[in-house]
Amino acid sequence: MFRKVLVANRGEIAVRVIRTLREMGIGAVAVYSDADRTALHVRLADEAVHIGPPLVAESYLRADRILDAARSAGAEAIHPGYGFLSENADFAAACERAGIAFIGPPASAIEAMGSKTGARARMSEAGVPVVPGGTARHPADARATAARLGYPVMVKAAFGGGGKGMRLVAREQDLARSFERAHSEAQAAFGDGTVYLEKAIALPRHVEIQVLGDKEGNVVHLFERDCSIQRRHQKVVEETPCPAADERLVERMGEVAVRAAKAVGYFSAGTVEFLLDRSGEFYFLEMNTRLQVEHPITEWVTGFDLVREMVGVAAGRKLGFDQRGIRRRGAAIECRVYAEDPARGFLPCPGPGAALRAPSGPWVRDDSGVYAGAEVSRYYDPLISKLSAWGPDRAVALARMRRALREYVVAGIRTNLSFHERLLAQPEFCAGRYHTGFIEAHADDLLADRVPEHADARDLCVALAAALAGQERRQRQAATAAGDAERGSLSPWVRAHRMSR
Ligand code: MV4
Repeated sequence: MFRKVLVANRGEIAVRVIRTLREMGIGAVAVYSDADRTALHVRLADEAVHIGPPLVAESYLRADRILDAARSAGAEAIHPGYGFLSENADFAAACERAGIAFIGPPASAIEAMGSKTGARARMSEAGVPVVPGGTARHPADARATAARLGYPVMVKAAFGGGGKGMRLVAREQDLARSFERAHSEAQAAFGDGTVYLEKAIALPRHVEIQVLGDKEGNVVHLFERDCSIQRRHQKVVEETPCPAADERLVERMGEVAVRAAKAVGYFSAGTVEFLLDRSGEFYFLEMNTRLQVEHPITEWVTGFDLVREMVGVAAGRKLGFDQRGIRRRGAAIECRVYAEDPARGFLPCPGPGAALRAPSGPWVRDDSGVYAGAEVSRYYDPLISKLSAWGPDRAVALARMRRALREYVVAGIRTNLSFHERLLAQPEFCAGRYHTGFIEAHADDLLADRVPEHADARDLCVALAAALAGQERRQRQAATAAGDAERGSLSPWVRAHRMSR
């Protein structure tokens, strides 16, 4: 097993990975930009290496600096988290060339799934259902393909993501314009203007299957996640099981996802995304060749630690179980807590958070990358934390989430906490009847302005006191950094308590 691993990420996911490394007895090396000098992931790691200025292009996206950091720290492997370099095939290959294990899939699998058109062809060959579609090399080609498919159609960028370069086209007379717009948007955003067409699925659900494979070709699935609650192509709430899928459907999707992974020689953790239409048909959308933001809900219902499995596989271990060894228990839901204003189009609202008190208690988990008094930086994704809850069934999981949301205190920055509370009170959502257009369709229910947060004056005092204490502690630590390092940076009170035991 590795003795030391570098975590090439920041925020909550760096914290998440470091925690498992600690549990496995593996040394954790953090990297940080100027904006993250005092970040939580830096504090929790055993050591930390500075990699540049705040801009991601000059720090977290710099493969060369991250490899240098790994070499200088003597790390034997790199966990990329999600985003940044996690789905960069060149980076994965560069790690292996440098003799540093990439804790993720093989570069060839990242590459194979990187092109949507390439992936569609590979998947079709492997017997994975894909949305009926075809080429759109030029406007006349697009017209011919659309006529064959029937309207409405989607124009999509071959190397796209996040809905960029994507257009819904209802009628032939709109096709040429949408083609041109999608083409130039894709060229500008991805450096490749290639687009293609798919038949549009009306109000689909986004359902994805978690897979896990080892280097001997064993692949299993860990059930599904329904990620249909999105805004601007970004997920905000995820749950498992999918309320619209019965056991038989999940079994079929699981088998197909395993087939998809095997077709590209996949190992490590990955996710196969599907669109599920209202008749219960499902179609391959894309494969995410990384650990996903929403992995905690799968951990809740299966009992696995996905990061631990990824590390084991990267070190050459075989999966210690087969498909029959994986059972699902109960239901789980995750709410992404963002520093943003839902009433203003979910506008990011970064800034110094005065106070933060995360909920806890039975069957609630908070994956946070910040601490009281820390800043949500304007340079990065404004995710404050991922709040997740488990229950023996969906109703109990939802009740626990409502309870946890009420307990959450964030002062000083705007958050989407009350959006989550409204969503979890919305009758259609509570009944499990939703789709990828749900937030837009129910904007009146979900975005209505409602001033009072649950934080009362006492909550705020408690939270502010914690924030101030955190600030004092940081100042003290800065003053005595060397001494703290020797003593393991425990506060005097905690140290005295430990010695008395
Ligand atoms: C679609 C679709 C309907 N039909 N493709 C949006 C982002 C990209 N990853 C795929 N997307 C979609 N592709 C066909 N043929 C509807 C969407 C879509 C969507 C998909 C998943 C989650 C949220 C979404 C929101 C709007 C549209």
